[in-house]
Amino acid sequence: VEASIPEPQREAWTKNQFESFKDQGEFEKEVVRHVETTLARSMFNCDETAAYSATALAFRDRLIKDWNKTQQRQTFTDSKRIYYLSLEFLMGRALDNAMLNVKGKDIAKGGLNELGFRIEDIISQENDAALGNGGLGRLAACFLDSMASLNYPAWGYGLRYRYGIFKQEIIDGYQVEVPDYWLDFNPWEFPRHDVTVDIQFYGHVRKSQDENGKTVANWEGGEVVTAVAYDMPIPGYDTPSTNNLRLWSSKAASGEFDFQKFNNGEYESSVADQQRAETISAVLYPNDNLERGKELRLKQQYFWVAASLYDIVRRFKKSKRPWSEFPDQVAIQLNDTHPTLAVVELQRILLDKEGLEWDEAWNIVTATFGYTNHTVLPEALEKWPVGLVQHLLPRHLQIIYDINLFFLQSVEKKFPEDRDMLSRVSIIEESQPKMVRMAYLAIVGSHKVNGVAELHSDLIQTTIFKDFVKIYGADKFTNVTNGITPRRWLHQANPRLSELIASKTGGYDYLKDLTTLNKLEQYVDDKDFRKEWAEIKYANKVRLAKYIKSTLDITVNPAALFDVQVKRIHEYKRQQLNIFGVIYRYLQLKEMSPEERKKQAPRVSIFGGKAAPGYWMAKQIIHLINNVGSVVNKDPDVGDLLKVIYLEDYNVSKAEIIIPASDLSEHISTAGTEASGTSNMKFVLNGGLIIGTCDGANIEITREIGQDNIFLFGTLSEDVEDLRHNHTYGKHSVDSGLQKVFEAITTGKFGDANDFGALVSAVRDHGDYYLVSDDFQSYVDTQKMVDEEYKNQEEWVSKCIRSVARMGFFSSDRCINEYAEEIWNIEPLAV
Ligand code: CJB
Repeated sequence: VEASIPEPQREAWTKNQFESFKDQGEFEKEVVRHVETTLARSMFNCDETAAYSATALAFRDRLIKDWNKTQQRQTFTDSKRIYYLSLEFLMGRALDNAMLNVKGKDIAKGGLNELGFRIEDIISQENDAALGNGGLGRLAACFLDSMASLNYPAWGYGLRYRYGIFKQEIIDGYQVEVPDYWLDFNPWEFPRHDVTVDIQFYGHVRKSQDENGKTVANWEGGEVVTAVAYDMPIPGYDTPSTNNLRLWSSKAASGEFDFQKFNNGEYESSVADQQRAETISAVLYPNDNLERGKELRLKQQYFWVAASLYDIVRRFKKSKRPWSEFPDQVAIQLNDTHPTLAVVELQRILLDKEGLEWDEAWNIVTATFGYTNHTVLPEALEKWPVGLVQHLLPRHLQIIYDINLFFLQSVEKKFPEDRDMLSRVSIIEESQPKMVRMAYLAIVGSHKVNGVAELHSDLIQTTIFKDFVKIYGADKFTNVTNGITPRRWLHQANPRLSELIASKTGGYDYLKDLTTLNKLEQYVDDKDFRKEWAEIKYANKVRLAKYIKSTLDITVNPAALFDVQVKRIHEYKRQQLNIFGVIYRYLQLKEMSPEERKKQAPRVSIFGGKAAPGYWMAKQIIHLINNVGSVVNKDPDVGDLLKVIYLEDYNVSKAEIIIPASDLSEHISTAGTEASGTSNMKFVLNGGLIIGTCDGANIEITREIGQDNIFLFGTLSEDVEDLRHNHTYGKHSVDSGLQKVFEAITTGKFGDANDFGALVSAVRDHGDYYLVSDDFQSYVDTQKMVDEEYKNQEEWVSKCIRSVARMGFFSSDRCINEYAEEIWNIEPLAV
């Protein structure tokens, strides 16, 4: 590295290297320095915001050193890199994570204390980086943590949204969306005004001949927007490896700001051009498991993909290697179909810019890409109207047609008898209007396709991608079961439990090899250990109870069973089943005599999650939950036996408080609909039990922890289709318990019955697509079992400990190692 500095200057550079703080005293000095110089404030007006900023800057200085070194090392060893393309990175807060990863939190705690602050208050000053909707975006964030912690040379590429996912307010029981302006002070990003890429849209294609008589395509005209890179350091845990997350921001291309117009006094229209450019990266689309086909969304996708590929190709070209070695240097993972245009863009670069022949280029493309599918829900599968693609990206549409032509020719050769096959697998759907099927394009353009849990990977191979398995063979398809980072989701979110675990498993090494948790199994029957364990859970519940009191002014009893369902609101996730179950419980309590009531187990039902702003039914569910809460919570007959809580604005930092406080969490999607789920893993890792359906990763969690330690219920995925068919064509009678619930709703017990008519009819009159009625009885029965088992606290705690001991498999480290070996063919870089 040093050799790159010319000899005469080398000494000056090396002897003047910045050294970060090593102890508490030096940390304090750094904080004071940042307050007084960087922030230009005095210690007399250093409030918590300033203390946060200065602390973040002190740690940032430290990270930058490791970050620079990591990037230099990666460049000089010229090793293969993995590029993770994701439209969402749901990072949450960075400071706490950074402090823990560099093992500096104790120093910071002591230092801040001496300066007059509590570290918790300082940490909570930070805005969440909420550049994602839910599971898909949070998975990307966990993956970044694991890739850095395992020393893989990896870059994330995404968009720098000015507005992340909206903030949710609950007003009179309804969701209200408020913009999330998170960038007012963000010490974690580094604008790279020198790293820009001009991105073209619209225009037309002109064919011409080059000097050798070869036809070349020239994409001309249209609009140009500039992408500016913003980098965020991603520190690994207990390693100097610090990777890069590069987010692109859009601005008007410098040539585009029309000085002529400006001079002529047309200020408004020259500013309008600028605003139009900035709109591209302005806002995250707030849909989860739903695609709505908006032109701006397609623009976002191309803008981000083209800038990222330009960057990747530029880096590769510096190595002066032949193109054939591109896949030895570069692996690109497509997080869902959102970045699929990257396949087309790389083919375009190789053909039109670099002059490669089609086959040579296409071999490079397919060897480079891998595609991860995250859902089988039809409404989430991306399709774009051919006309729109033609208009926005005329050259890309030509290439898509060529990709499809060569693909279909190969299919026809292989299956000459099967005429239907061609229309079934065509990348172009021959509908009105014609559509580009992005998942098919992603499959054809990748060498590996994976699902995110075993059941899900089986389902994609036997249903939506069945024909492609026939065409390519089963080897192209694989499973990589999702995982979560134990650093954030145990060590950071639940420090006391982490400490207790470390004390019994030989220190914090378990955070690097989560299977070490199995050492806990020997303490399952240890009374003292169980007591300590239970005390920590109780303390976490007290903390959540205080949070509930401070935000909602509702008192909940921390000794009650905390039953939590927090995730995006979606009919397939079935929050409606949960709230119907709560109503059923309430009706039963109301019918009981006071003596009988005394025997009941007290419960707090906690909900949280956002609904997509345009998802009307999901918003009805939120409204019903809140209305049930306002009736139940003030009913003196019920008292502490039942409380219903809706936590506003569920996000990553709130998850860090909620998850450690749960006794029971709900993962109750209709079987076959939840690809994996990842919060299920977080809850169990924090010593909570789960109630769930045989869906997604619940199945593998059951296999790992044992079926005695989980409350499973409901229809199996293989039976779903038949039941749905029966509902449509046969008889569908609503479960009798559920009928009572509907009666309570429709007679106005929870507010105006008209408000909830659609929720009831979806089940009663419209085919009950999500099988709420079919699963109701077994859900209620299973909840009864939960009540019984919770009464035996010793046994309950044993189950929790045993479960945690067996959760090693669900680390995202395991998951990333599988991707590295099976899909990316990449090795960690020795540090
Ligand atoms: N997922 O969060 C999303 N958004 C989508 O549009 C599609 C899928 C989720 O991805 C998670 C990570 O793989 C899965 O655990 C979850 O089941 C799935 O819904």
